[in-house]
Amino acid sequence: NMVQNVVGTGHSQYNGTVPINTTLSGGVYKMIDGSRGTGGSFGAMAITNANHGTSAGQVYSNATNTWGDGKQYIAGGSTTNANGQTAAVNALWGLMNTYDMHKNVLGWQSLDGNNTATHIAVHVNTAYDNAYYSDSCKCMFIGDGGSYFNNLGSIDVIGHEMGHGITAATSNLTYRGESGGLNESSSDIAGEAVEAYARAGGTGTSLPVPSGNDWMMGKEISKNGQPLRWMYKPSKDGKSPDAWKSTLKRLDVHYSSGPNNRMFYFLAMGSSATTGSEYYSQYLTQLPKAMTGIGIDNAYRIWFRANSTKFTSSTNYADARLKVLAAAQELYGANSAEAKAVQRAYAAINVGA
Ligand code: ASN
Ligand code: ZN
Repeated sequence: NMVQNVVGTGHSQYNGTVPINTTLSGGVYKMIDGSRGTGGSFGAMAITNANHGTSAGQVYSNATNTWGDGKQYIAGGSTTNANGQTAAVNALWGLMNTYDMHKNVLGWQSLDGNNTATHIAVHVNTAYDNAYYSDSCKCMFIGDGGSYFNNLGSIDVIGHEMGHGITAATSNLTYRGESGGLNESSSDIAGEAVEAYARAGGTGTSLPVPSGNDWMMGKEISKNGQPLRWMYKPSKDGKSPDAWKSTLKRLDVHYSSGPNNRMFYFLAMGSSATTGSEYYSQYLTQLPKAMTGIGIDNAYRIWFRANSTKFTSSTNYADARLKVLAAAQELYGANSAEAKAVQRAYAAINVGA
């Protein structure tokens, strides 16, 4: 019963044919990635079948090392993809890329930085239009989609959910009020960073600049063309504000995340003389009116350092600005272009000093 680490072929729903790491033991292949993570529930990173329930269920296994058919799962008796493997391929490929980005770019292993294994359960609930991270199992659950979405396992959504695990293990931003909005935003930011990394081939020690990002969460999974969130212009959902305001803390965390998402978009991609002009004129008028983006690589290094080493559970937008600025100054210098860009990006969402 020797266990070998092998590489299988996955037919994913959103990214074509992808290599996935599996194990082989006694003639049975399993969706356990023996090279990523240790300990946890399955000894390494794994994908399980919740089979329409809400607990993890069994690790996916197969007689061959070719998995899925690339098609949307239809619960109960579809002739294609009846075993639901495509959802598992989506999840494993997303998790491999999320793990690799954090390890190779930031030197951060798995959720806690100590390489403790996590896992994803797919087919949670029935026709479930959501995905979530649970800190009690330190694992993720991905729905098949219902009215609004197809399988929720796009790369940015997987990155988002794993981002919750990293936040839970570090700043532990409380999931309500402004800190909750920042918690959500940190996950959206992680999702976009993983998307950039994966689209550039999923190797290397930096994020690609230009990033090639869509700056939308869950565009690929949408049935009606509406993504989960528009990071570059959060108000396109009709609910999220584009800038900080005193009542932000009363909103659902998926809306109070909006201004910080927009801040990060400006930081990475830049902004014009008119974007946010109503705010930057009030704050930091010595800053340039148009801002060149510093690229997603520098931007994510700054954000990750702030969230994982400086934020506390009660960090709000004003505190985040101070700490993101401090992270930029430590990484790039007190008067660096990166530090200026942080001030300018926060000024453009009405957070300044
Ligand atoms: N998909 C959601 C999220 O990760 C689930 C939730 O509302 N917590 O934010
Ligand atoms: Zn979230």
